[in-house]
Amino acid sequence: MRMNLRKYLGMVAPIVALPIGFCPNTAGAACSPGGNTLRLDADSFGTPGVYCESPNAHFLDLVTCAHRVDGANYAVGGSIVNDAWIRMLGNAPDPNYKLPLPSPYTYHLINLGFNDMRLYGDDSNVGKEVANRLKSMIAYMRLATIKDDDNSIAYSPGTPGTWNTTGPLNDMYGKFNHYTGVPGATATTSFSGDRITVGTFGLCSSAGTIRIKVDNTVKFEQNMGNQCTHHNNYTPYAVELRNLGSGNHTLTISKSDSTSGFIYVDYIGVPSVNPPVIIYNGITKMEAERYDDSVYAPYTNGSDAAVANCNQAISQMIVNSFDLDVVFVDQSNYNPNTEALICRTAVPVDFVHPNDAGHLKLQTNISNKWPNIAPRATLSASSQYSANYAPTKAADMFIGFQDSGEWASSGQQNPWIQLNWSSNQQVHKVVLYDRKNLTDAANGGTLSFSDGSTVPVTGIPNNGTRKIVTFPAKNVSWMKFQVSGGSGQNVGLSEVEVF
Ligand SMILES: [Ca+2]
Ligand SMILES: [Ca+2]
Ligand SMILES: [Ca+2]
Repeated sequence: MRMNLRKYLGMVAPIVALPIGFCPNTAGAACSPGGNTLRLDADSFGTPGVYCESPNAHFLDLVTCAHRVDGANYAVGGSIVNDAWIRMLGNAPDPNYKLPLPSPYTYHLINLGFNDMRLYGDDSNVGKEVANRLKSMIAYMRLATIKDDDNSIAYSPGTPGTWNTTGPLNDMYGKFNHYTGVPGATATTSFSGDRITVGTFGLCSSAGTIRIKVDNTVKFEQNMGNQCTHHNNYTPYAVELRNLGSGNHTLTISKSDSTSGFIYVDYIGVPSVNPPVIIYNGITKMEAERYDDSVYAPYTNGSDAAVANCNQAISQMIVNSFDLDVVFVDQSNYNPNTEALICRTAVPVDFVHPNDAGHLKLQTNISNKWPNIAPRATLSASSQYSANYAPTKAADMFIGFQDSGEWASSGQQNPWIQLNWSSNQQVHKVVLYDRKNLTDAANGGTLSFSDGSTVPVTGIPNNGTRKIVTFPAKNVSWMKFQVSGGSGQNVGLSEVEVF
């Protein structure tokens, strides 16, 4: 029996009975539209005022408001992975959903399939399909640039009929896919830098084997029938290759098997040096008695084990594919059998969906894994202008507001600020935001760490936009930023983020 993917992924639960005012800053500027979080969740049941939902209190708004970032840039209103992907690529009717590259957002929150998998189980290996689609979506969100119909990609042999193109499909990027069923056919291009991403497809029929080489070394080779899932013939599948070394490289994609099966090249992208932070959650359990709810017969395969298996497939796929900037949030500690359904009577027949307790648990779980650890530090500084400009203001997640949420020194051009944690933390990235006014400018300085290492910082924008500093991951209990070359009256920072 075929299932519509939407069945599994489309219906994130009604946001029921969330207490109004849960967001700590509902009236404040930090929860207004236009911030730095892209939210991908499903609003199938999210009509404000319906199903006990507080007006405009969508779940991820609560997450983002709790962290004082904005969640207004939502990108999907139906099935999460499928619709989000189509909209991100700009294939949805409303072009406002298209995600520009590189992504302008610091945080991407993906509220993944919060329901039906619990009922239907891993029917037709849907966990793998979710993982593949999610992997493609995340790979795309991490790109800085992308090539599609580009003269710099050489397709060989050039004989007509060797490489052909398809027209627009919902699941593909840009105007064309190139595909071939000719053994030995190649697509070649050059790129610069440590990483490259190839967008291709898993195929359910007539699949060939794709080989991806960088500088003549095979980095990926697979028959794409292995990545076929039941939803349709084309499953987006992205391959992000890393640790390729700096400098120029040659990328060669070829059909390496001898059959007439096809390989596809959808796009070739270069990942960002500083990709956004992407946070996604696992799928939750449902009430045990709903696993055999006759309303949903014959889809009665769900179980706690099926949910766990699906989450494992998803998390393993992502962990094996990306780096520390992609964060998985486990939701297995939510038990709908024991946690209250506060708004049960107002939820219609489809009350297999989770409830306020599940959403609040999910928010807590996300918060506990929120990758910016600066707000969990104890802050000190060389000086503060006044209590309103205390060093804690540099880790309050209010960013970019003049004379609000800013740490300012008392008459210093080269102050310092230090963050101490109660235990060692793994850190690999620091983001600095200057005070918004154009008089006070930190400009640069030195990050020093408890392990004795230092990292120089230059070029902090005076207007308060972010300066990203990355370095190999290290385990440290404190970090200090000593400004040097600062100018102005009371140099400080609007924010320090530590990942
Ligand atoms: Ca394409
Ligand atoms: Ca701040
Ligand atoms: Ca400034």
